Formats: sequence, structure tokens, C-alpha cells
Amino acid sequence: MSNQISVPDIGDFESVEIIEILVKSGDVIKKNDPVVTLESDKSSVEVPSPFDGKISKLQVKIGDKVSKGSVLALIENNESKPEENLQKKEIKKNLSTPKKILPETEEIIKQAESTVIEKTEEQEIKKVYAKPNGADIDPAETQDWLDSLDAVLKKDGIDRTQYILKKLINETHKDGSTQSLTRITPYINTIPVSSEVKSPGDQNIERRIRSLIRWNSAAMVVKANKKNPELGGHIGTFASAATLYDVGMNHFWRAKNNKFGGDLIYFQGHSAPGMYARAFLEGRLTADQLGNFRQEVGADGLSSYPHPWLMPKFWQFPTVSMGLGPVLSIYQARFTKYLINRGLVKDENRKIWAFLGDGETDEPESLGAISLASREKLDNLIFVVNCNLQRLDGPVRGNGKIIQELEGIFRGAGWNVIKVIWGSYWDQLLEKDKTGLLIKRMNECVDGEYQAFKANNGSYVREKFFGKYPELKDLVSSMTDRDIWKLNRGGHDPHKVYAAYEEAMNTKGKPTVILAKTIKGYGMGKSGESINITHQQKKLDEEDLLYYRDRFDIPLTDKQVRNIEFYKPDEKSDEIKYLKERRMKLGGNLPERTSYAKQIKKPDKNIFANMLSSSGEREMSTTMALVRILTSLLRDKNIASRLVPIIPDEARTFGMEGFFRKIGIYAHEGQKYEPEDSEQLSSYREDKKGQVLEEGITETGAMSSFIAAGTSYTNHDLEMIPVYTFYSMFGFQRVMDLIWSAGDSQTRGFLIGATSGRTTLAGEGLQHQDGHSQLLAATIPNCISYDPTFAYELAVIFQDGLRRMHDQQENIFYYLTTMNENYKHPAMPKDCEKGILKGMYLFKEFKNKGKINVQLLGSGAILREMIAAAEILSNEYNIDSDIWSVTSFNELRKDGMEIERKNLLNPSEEPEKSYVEKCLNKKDGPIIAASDYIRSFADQIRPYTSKSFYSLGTDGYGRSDSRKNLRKFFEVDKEHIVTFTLSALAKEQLVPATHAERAIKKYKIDKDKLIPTLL
Ligand SMILES: Cc1ncc(C[n+]2csc(CCOP(=O)(O)OP(=O)(O)O)c2C)c(N)n1
Ligand SMILES: [Mg+2]
Repeated sequence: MSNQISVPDIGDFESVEIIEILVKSGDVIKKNDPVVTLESDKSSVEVPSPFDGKISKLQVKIGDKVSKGSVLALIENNESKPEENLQKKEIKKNLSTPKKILPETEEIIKQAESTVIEKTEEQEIKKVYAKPNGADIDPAETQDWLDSLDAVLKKDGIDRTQYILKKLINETHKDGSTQSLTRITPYINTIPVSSEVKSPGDQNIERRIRSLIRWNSAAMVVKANKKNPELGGHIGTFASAATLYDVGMNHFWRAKNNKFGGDLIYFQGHSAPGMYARAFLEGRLTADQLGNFRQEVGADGLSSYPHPWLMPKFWQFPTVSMGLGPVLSIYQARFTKYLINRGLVKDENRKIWAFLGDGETDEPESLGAISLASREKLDNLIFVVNCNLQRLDGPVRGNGKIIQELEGIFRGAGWNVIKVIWGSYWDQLLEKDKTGLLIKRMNECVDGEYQAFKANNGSYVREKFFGKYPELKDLVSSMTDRDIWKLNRGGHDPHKVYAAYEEAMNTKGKPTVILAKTIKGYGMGKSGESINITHQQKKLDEEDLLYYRDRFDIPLTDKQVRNIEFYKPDEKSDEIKYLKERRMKLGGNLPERTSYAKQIKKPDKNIFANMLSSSGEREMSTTMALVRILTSLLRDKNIASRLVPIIPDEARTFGMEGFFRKIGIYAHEGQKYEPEDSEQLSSYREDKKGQVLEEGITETGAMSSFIAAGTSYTNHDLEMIPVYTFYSMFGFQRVMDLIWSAGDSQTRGFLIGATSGRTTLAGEGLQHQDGHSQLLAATIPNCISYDPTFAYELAVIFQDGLRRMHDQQENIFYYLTTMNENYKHPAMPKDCEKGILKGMYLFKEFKNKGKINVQLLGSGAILREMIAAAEILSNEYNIDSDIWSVTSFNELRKDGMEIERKNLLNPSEEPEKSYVEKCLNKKDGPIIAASDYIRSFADQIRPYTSKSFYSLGTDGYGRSDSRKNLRKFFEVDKEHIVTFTLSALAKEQLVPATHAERAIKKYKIDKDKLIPTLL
């Protein structure tokens, strides 16, 4: 039978133009295949076919205007009409909507409700309020409860006990209790001794290995600083974290190999020396390389911190800017699940581990995204917070307890929290303490005290910690001060750490955070153990070094210690054999950065063809052109599945809502509700296989997703193409540090600064109007940035970006600014592709009017003002001009800089010309350059031409008004361009000054107005 394919509900739009017809008569198509593309002035969207079948007749042509219900085509098939389906749906809907309540029924409900109220009033219980100091008003009753609890615990175990407690607590909430009783647990280990899974490792060998790593990592820092005190480095951080890393390396972290994708470990930035020291024992780094720690300029240096850019075969994740590691790891874990749910990679139970400092948790980025991790049930994510209680200047929470604070925050956010506070030596004491006083004392001590204990000695701990209560003093009376000193912290006890990691690995349905208590500068003695200056301690004198050697039994002579020699046992030694064997078992070495990704095949040559011809009478913005480019790419079989559109809650602003229905919004649980706009073409469709990352209002999160997707070629061996579109003002300015780290990570992808330009985004005002993001982009070495004006420029740039990042495998990423101003787009002039990519090309010449010429360089939105100004100059003043479309002042500057340097280095040779010079040197007249950015943007090319150069731009704070008024205010409208050009020509003595004076009057330009930077 023949069915009609008609326009479904397209929201508020009427008479929308058909810009593409994607089928022809006779085509056999599948349900949901696109039939036509519609474009309003706000967005463009494909209309899918509701049926499988064969197109028998097209009812429309390009340019037709259609509305809801307009018939697009006829299709032959065996299906029923969509209206019938709709009717069925309606019936279903009606069934599920509750019927109206009859008045009699309402009366009955009212009566029932009133009796309930009376009853509760009658039965009101006499309340006994707790004493405000928490004192027990009825100890016998309390004991009854405790006995009952004990009985349940013995009979049915902990789960049942917790269930009953939860029930009881819930009951109290009904009666108005607002206390949550489970946010913070006592200051003891979460995992009881009886549940600890024992490490299968040989503890003696592991301790020896750890000691060697400790020594070599400290020696590396000290040696470098002895060579040159400028170099810096840290000993104290890794000293506190050595056990946390070692247990992972020996037992948990699986490397990437041909059978497994590998766990991803975000190492805490300033613990880098520890990773190098291990790699040295593994034979991956030489003693010479360790000797070159922080001397990176030569070929064999080791980078100060984890920087993939500097050590691309070693480091995977830059972490040292505090807070970035945590947030990046969360989105990495999420992106891993995204790839699995979309069927692009196998689920291999890979884990993402992130190590962070306790001081680092003060960064908003560290904790700001933790609720995403629990919401998305990221059980592939494990945080290890090294709680050494200190940051750089002093204690993290001298007056409080960071572990307890973090426990509350993470538990509140829905994480599995494992506290590893006390080491095994405490087990017996805790077991012996029947009064609960020991835990009470542990709870009441603040971190400042805990730090001071470890900066002192056993007798100090006896007196200050145990001494507070006689019972506790008794508890340790048979212990020597040395024994007391040996009471270790959880994070230094490999057994406790192993048990915690094991539990984290097996936790399902939520992420885990391990809060491990350690000592900053562990083992450094008086030179740095638990003292405030530990963080920056990088010089150890002879005595300190000898102490450190003895403390960790390093088999070095005094002389070798004085020479600060590294120590590596023989290859056949137990230590090296053990260490290598462990890593072999776990699949290889870590960290290691590799990529085995197959490159994405080029899109079809004609994929952007429609962008290269004129848009005719149709007006559109470059943002819309971008949406069209993406829509075309989604039809390319090589590219479609690899595109990752990322949006922080602005899809509708950018006309991207068409993607919701077409490719779905990623939602790990699918869609549990029928969206209110389900009947519409752009309905909000969430899907487990959804492709769009709709991040909500978090540029930090969106940027983290961009990095995860753009480094997928190394972390998942799968090339992806992230396209992150944002309000240009909330991009670089907001998340510059993350963008910098994207560069370091060698992320590939497209950042799109939409609604860009200080005068082009008209109504939003000072905080929204971006006039400098391009300049910020220019500071990132591997960021390629463009500010195109026309659709064909954008298409050429985008296509070349795909070529460079995927064909050529260049580790670059793009920043493209697009605009929301609608205008007509001309067809691409001949032979301008190279110029578009280099940064400028001759767009148009206004010739034959006279002898006076001027070079007009316009970028982005302001190029069109330039074109209009050129017409006025030609028509009214007989001034000829060459109009250059400058797609990238940034790229032109790079070229100029490079050529200038080359010329300076080759003084005897004929100087080479920069691209700017090559374009302009045969042209006459001064240069007027203008953009919708501050003047420094265009000024970047000033040194690369010998011509007079005048730049116009939008320096100053933005403000809300119409585009016309804003361009006038910032003096970048066609009238100002004409006037300034005339004035510049007068200065060059090419025209009389009266021309400019007249223009100033004609255009009512107020000479006395202050420069906008002062307004
Ligand atoms: C964004 C940022 N701000 C400041 C620093 C400088 N810095 C490096 S380490 C450090 C202290 C870190 O303390 P903590 O997180 O507790 O780590 P620990 O060394 O104690 O393990 C600071 C302030 C930085 N690296 N990044
Ligand atoms: Mg710390």
C-alpha cells in the first residue's frame, strides 16, 4: 500500500524551508532514514521516514516551505499509517491517565482524611527529648537496645543488622528527626580485620623493593638539586605514598597489551620521581636518565611532572595542576562506559585509578564532579586520596580531620568510602580496648595533633595521645616508646592497602574512594618527616642521607651515599626478578603511552560539497553551517559513529537540538520516562547507545569529556572525533587550564566557540560577549584556530582538520569560532583553499576607480563590514581596495614568527618572505585590519609587513544592544571603517584630510567619546 511521509511536529516552527532532499523516487529506504533536511533560521533538522519501503513519488523540491503535516513523499510498503499508530498511542495514553474523580468519591476521601488527622492527634506520644549534651537519660534502656543489636549481629550478621538500623532510622525521620546517622563513621578502618583479604605477595621482598624505590626517588631529587639548585623537586610526597603505589603496581594495575586494554592510572603529579625510580628498577630508564631529572632540554631528560607532551611514550595523563586529575579521571571513567554502552569497545572491567593529595581536594575540580560518578554508577573508578594531613604550607585541616570531612562528602555523594587509617600494629590495641576509649581518643584528636605526634617520638605519643586517659596509658604500659613509635598508619601498611584495593576492585554499582592516612616525608626523619616544611624539601645533607639509607637498609657504602648514587640490584637478584615477574603477570609496564588505533578513513570528497556553493537568498549563521557539516558527517559511514558531539546545556542556543532525536543523548540507564515532547521531531531522546554528551552546565566536565574522547586513540586505541560546542566566552576564559592540559595530552578534536564575537552576540551583554578567546587560543602551541566568515571557509577548515588529525595523525586540536548572525554566503572563490588554511586569501578586488588603493583585512563577523565599507570607498570616494578574508590571524602570526626566526638564523642568505608579506607586498596602500576581537588579535601580524598598519577591534567590556549599535560603539562598523580608512590615507598623504573630516560629520562620529576600554 502507499503511505504518505509527512512533516511531523516540528515545535513552534511554521513554513520551514527544505534545504536538502536526501531520497529520490525509486529509492528503497529503511524506517528512520532521513528524507529531507529542514532549516529554520534557528536550527536544521532531518525528517526521518516513519516506514521501511520504496519511495514512489516525491511531493516537494528544494526551497519549498513546509509545516507540520505537509506531505513530503509517497512510499510503498505494508505498514499501517502513522496516524493509526498515533491513535493507538493515544488510546494507550488515555488508559494510563487516571479518570476524573467523581464528587461523591472526593467527599469520601475528605471524610477519611479528617478521621486520620483526628486519630493522630488523639494518639500523640509524649516525647522525651534528648539532653542537649548527648547524655544518656536511661542507661538500662540503652543497654537493652545494645543487647538486642548484639543478638541480631551474632545470629544474622552485619547486613541484617544494618538493615534493621536503617529501618529504625527511617522511622525516626517520620517523626521529624533530621539527623543522618551514617554520614561519618568512627575514626577507624572501614574494613574490619576479620574481613581483610590477605595479600599473596612476599612482604619481605616487596619491602626491599619499596625501599630501593624510595631511595632512588629521593636521590634523584637531591642529585639534581646538588647539580643545580634551580631545578626543584619533591621528596616528601612520594615518601608518603610509596606503599599506595607499590601495592597497586605489584598486585592490581593491569597494563595494556594485545589481550587487554589496560587500567588507566592518574598518578599524583609531584610523586613522579617514584614512578621514574620504579621504571629504573624495571630497566625502562637508565641511571643517566635519572641523573637528568628535571633537565628536560637535552634529549634524555625526565620531565618534572607527568607530561605526555614531553615524554610521549611514558606519561598518559598530565595531573600536576591540582584538581585536574580527579575531574579528568571521572570523565575518563564515564567515557569508558560510553564507549562500552555504544558498542564501540568491549567491557573488560578496566579500572580508572586516580591518586590525589588531601590538600588537592580543596580544588573545586576535585570534588565538583563526584556526584556524576555515583549518578552514572562508575564502578570502574577508584580514587585514592593520600591523606598525609599536610599540603605545601602546613596542615590541611589542623583543627579538624580531613579524612572524616572527605568521608562525609563522598558518602553523601553516593560513593563507596574505604578508610585506611590505622596499620596492623594497632589491631591488637583496638581489640584489647573494651571501653571504647581508644576510638573516642582517635575521634577527638585533630589532624594538627596527629601531625605533631609523627614529628616527635614514641614518648611524646605516649604522653600526648594515650596519656589523656589513664585507661589508655595502661593499655600501652607494657609497650616501649619504640613499640609505640612503630604503631603505623594505614597507608603505610601493605596489608591494609591491599585489602582496601581488593574491596575497591570488587565494588559494584558505585565508585570507590580510599582515604589512606599516611605521613608526609615518611622515613625522612628530622629532615622532613611530618614537619611543615616537608613539601618543598629537596636538599638532604649528608647526615640526612645516611639516616635515610639506614632507615631503609639500602646496601650503599657511606662513600656511595655521599656521591648520591642510585642503587639497582643485579638483574638476577630476587628483587628485580620479583618486580619484573609481577609486572609480567599484570600484562606489562606502567605508565606507558601507546596507540594502536586504526585511523579513521577520510570522509567522501563530496561530503561538504553543498557548503561550497552559494546559499543564494538563504541566510544562515556559521553555527548553522557547522550543524550542517556535522549532519553531513553523520551520513558518512566512516565518520558517523566516531563523532562525539559535546554540549553543556546549550544545544538549543546553537540549533543542535536536531541531534537529540537523530543520534540520541547518552544516558547509561536509557530513558525511563516518556519525554513531554516525544511527538516532536527534536524530542529529548535519551538512550543507552546515545551519541551526544549533553553534559549539563559544566564547562569543566564538558572539557574533561573532550579530552577523554580526543585521547581515546591512545587510551582506548580507538580514534574519536569530539566536537565540543560552547558559548565562546565560557570556553578558554573559564577552563583554560584544562585546555592547556588537552594540549599536553595531545588531544585531537574540535572546540567550537559558538555565538562568538563581542558585537555579534548582541543582546547578552558584558559577561557573554567574547572579544579575546582567539587570543587565548593563540597561546596554546598545538591549538590551530580560525575565525571564519563564510560556510565554505568553515567546511574547508573542518575537512582539513580531519585530514591532519586522522590521516596525518598530527597531535593538534582546533578552535573554531562560529557566529549566530544570519547572512548570505557566497560560493567559494576559485583557488582559495590554500589561503583559507594559511590564514588569509584575496576575497575580492575593488578596482579601476582611481590610483589610490588600500588593503582591507577582515576577520569573522567584521569581514562583512569591511566588504560594505569597500563598496562605499569605491562608490563615494573612488578608492580601490583589496579585500582579504583573514581566517586566522593566529596562523599568520605562527608563519611570520617562524620565517622571521629562520631569517635571523641565516643572516647571510636572501631573507624568506612570510605568507603575509607574500600576499601583500605586491599590493598598494596601507593596511586596515579589523575583527570582532580586541586589537591585539589583528596586531599579531603587524611585524610581518613593512606597510603602514592600522587595526580596529573591540577592546573594552561588552554590553547589551543591537549589533548595529554595538559595532558603532566599538568602532568596527562600516562607517567607522570608511572613516578610519580615509584618515589613514590622509596620514599617508594619499587623500586630503577633509575626506575623513567630512565622513566624521556625515556618520555623526563623536570625536570626544572616550575609547571603549574606558567606558
Ligand atoms: C592548581 C595548582 N595550584 C597550586 C599548585 C602548587 N602545589 C603543588 S603541590 C602543592 C601541595 C599539595 O598538597 P597535597 O595535595 O596535600 O599533596 P601532598 O604533596 O601532600 O601529597 C601545591 C600547593 C599546583 N600544583 N596546582
Ligand atoms: Mg597532603
